[in-house]
Amino acid sequence: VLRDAFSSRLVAVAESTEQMLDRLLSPHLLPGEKTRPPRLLEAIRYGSLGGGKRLRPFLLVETARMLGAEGEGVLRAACALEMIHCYSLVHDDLPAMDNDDLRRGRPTCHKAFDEACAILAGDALLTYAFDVIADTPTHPDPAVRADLTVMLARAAGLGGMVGGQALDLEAESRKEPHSREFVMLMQSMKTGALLLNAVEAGARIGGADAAQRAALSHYGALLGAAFQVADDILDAEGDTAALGKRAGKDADRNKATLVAVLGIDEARKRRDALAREAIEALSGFGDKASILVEAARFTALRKS
Ligand code: GRG
Repeated sequence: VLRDAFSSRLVAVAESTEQMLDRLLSPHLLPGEKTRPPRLLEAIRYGSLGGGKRLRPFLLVETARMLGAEGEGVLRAACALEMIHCYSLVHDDLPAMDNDDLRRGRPTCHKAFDEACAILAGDALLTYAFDVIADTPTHPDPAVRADLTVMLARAAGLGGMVGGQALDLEAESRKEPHSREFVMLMQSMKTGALLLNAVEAGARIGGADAAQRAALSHYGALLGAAFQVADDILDAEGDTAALGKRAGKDADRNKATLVAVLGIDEARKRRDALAREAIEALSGFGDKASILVEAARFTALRKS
């Protein structure tokens, strides 16, 4: 029953996220009067609509909902965060970074359009995310909007996702094995920061008190770590399935992953322990946290 409730919420939030993103990116509803280059707008829509699990919006919406906050403003905040995530994927797929041809089961943005267009589409998603989160309809209280904006900037920037990506790229060119501490720090920035932001933004919008905020931040950090170990495991399993060797373009990379550091069995144990600890962090919320509890299980055990 719990899993059914979770699955239907996951589908419902993904649908409302899609609708809100579509609306926010509709030519006639975009703010300002200037002409939008149609091909760029098409690339932006291609990079953000029609795919993805929408896990970050889900965590934001469900955290806020647990605390009694719902509505369009919450969805706008969720979409701003998802725009940052989508921009990171568009840029990560570029030849200068991961050089991928496929994303979410279709050609990457630079393959479907061109490189310059994909760079600009990412740039525009990044800046538009801040327009959306800081603008009045997101929350009636300007202090909350200011907090959400600063929190998102910090999660996405130098000390968060972008910084983590830089550490990851640097690490790959090193010859020596990576330490566990380094991999954990890099991952907490590269992917953990946005997942933690989802929960913390939901907590801010929902008006969590100090104790609730601390518990939810603990949950968000553990869930972010579980997400990334799960990703490392899925990657390693995918590589093994590809004829027992690492996939072509990854063959000579010194990947900074927890599977590389711990081995696959230990990594699986760590993933499961992180999910358990994330769930324990919610104990103070009782039954109200059942969807977030399932979200931690889903994050750790997902197949894609
Ligand atoms: C380019 C600034 C910049 C940052 C890139 C997050 C990131 C940093 C790159 C993504 C590379 C990658 C595949 C990382 C592994 C974890 C991850 C973010 C997977 C994709 O997230 P999901 O599974 O994707 O939530 P969907 O498609 O469901 O949204």
